[in-house]
Amino acid sequence: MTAISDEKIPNNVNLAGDRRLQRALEAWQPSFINWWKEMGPEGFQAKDIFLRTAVSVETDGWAHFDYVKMPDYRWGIFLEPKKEGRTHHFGDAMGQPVWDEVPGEHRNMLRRLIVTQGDTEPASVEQQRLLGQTAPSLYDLRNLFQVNVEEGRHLWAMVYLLHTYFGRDGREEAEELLARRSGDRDRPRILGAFNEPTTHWLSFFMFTMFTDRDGKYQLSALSESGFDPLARTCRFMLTEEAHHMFVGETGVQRVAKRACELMKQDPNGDVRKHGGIDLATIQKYLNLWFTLSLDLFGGEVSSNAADAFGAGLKGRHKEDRYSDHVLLEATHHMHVLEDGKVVEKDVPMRTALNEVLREEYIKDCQRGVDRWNKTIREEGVSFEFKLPSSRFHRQIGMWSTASFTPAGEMISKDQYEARHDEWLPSAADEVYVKSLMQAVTEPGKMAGWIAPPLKGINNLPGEFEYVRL
Ligand code: BYC
Ligand code: FE
Ligand code: FE
Repeated sequence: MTAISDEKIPNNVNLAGDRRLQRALEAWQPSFINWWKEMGPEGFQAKDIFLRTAVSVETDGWAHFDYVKMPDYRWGIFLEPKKEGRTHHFGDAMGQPVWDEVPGEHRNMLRRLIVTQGDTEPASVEQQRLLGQTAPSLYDLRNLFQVNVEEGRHLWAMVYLLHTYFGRDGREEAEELLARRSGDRDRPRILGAFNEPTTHWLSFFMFTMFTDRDGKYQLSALSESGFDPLARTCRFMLTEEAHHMFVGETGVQRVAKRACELMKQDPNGDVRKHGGIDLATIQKYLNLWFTLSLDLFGGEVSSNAADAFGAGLKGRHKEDRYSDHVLLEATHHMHVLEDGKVVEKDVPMRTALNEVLREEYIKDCQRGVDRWNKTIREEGVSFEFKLPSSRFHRQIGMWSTASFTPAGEMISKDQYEARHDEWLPSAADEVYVKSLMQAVTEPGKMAGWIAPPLKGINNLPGEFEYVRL
C-alpha cells in the first residue's frame, strides 16, 4: 500500500519533504475552502454525508466510506506510484526517458493543457451547486455530493502540478482557477459545456453520462503523457471518474425505466400526465448534452493536437493498442466540410487526433445508449434512443459553420431554426422538467419521475440514511 500521510493536506507525494511547496499549497488551501463554501453545494455544508474518501492509491484503498461534512472532506494530492525507467512511448521523443521536470520548449503548451483540464473541475461544481435542493432521493443527493467533492479533488490535482512545476505563473494560474465562474459573462470558464447551466437532474445525469465521459477520454490521453507527474495524477483521477459516469448512466436509465412504467399504465401512453419524463424529451436532452460534449474535443483538424502529440504531452486513448506511435506518414480517413459540401478525405494523422479521440468517445457513448435501449426493450416498450450525428448542433470545429439534422444531413439555417424544438429541449420542455424537481428527503423514498436504483451505495439498503438532514 502506498499510504497517504495524515497531514493538513493528505498526500502520497511526500509533501512534508518540500517545505516551500507545502507552504504554497497551505496558502492556497484557504482560498479553495472559501471558494467551496461560496460556490459548492448550497445549503448542505454543515450536513453529514456518507462519502467515499481516499486512504491509499491502491485499487481498493480509496474506497473508504464514512459520514463527513463536505468542508472537512480530505481533499489531497494522490499520484499513482512512479514506474522507474518509463520512456516516451509516442511522439518525437519516442524512446527517451520521460520528463520529471517541465521541458522548457513545451512549457506553455503543457501549462495550457493543465489549466484547461483544471478549469473544468471547479466549473462542474459551480454548475451543480443548486441541485441538492431538488434531489429525487437521499441516494441521489449523496451521489451528487460524492461527484462534487471528487471534482474538487481533481482541481487539487492540477493545482499541485501548477504549484510544483510552474513557479510564479503556476501560482497565478491556480488563483485564476478559483476566480473564473461558470456562465459568468466577464470571467467565464474556458470550455463551452462548462458554462452551460445544469438546471435540473435530467441535465445532471446527462452531464455525468456525456461530459464526465469527455473527462475520461481527455484524462486517458493525458495519462499517456511524457510529462510523468501529469501521467501519474491523471491515472489516479481516472479511478474516480468511473463512479461519475455510473451516476449518469444509471440515472438516465432509471428515468427511462420510469417513463416506460408510466406509459404502460396510461391508455394513451401519456407519461407527462402522470408526472414522468417521456422518452422523446429524454432524447432531446441526450441530443443536447452529447453534442455539447463533442465540442470539448476541439476542432476536427487541429495543429494544437498535432503539436501536443509530437511534443509527447498528450497521446491517444490507450496508446499501446496502436502500432505506429510517431504518425508522421499516417493519415486518417474522415468526413470534412469543403466548399460547403460534406466530403471524405484523408487528413494527416497528427492533425486529426482530436477527431480520433472523439471517435473513441462516441463508441463508448454508444455502448451506454445500447444499455439504455436494453432497459426499454425489457420493459416491453418499442422505442430506441439514438446518438445524433457528430455534425449536429456543433459550436466548435468545422461543423459549427453549417446546420445539420440529427441524421447528419445539411440543411439551411432557417430549416434548422424551424425544427430546433423537435430536436433540442424547448423552453416549454425545460419548464416542464423543472416543475417535477421537488426534493424527496425521506430515506428510501423516490420522486415519481425516476425509478429506484438496483442497489444502494457500498451494498447498503435503499432506505439507508445517505445524508443526515
Ligand atoms: N470551448 O485546436 P483546437 C473533465 C479553443 S472534461 C471553447 O480546435 P485543441 C470534466 C481552443 O482552446 C475534460 N474553446 O483545439 C468533466 C483553442 O483556443 P486558442 C477536460 C475551445 O486546442 C466533467 C481554439 O479553440 N480536459 O475533465 O486541440 C466534470 C482552437 O482549438 C473549445 C481537457 O479538455 C471548446 N469546447 O483542443 C468535471 C484536456 N475547444 O488556443 C471535469 C485539456 C477548443 O486558439 N485540453 N477551443 O485560444 C485539451 O486537450 C485541449 O485544450 C482541448 C481543445 C481538447 C480542449
Ligand atoms: Fe474531474
Ligand atoms: Fe468527473
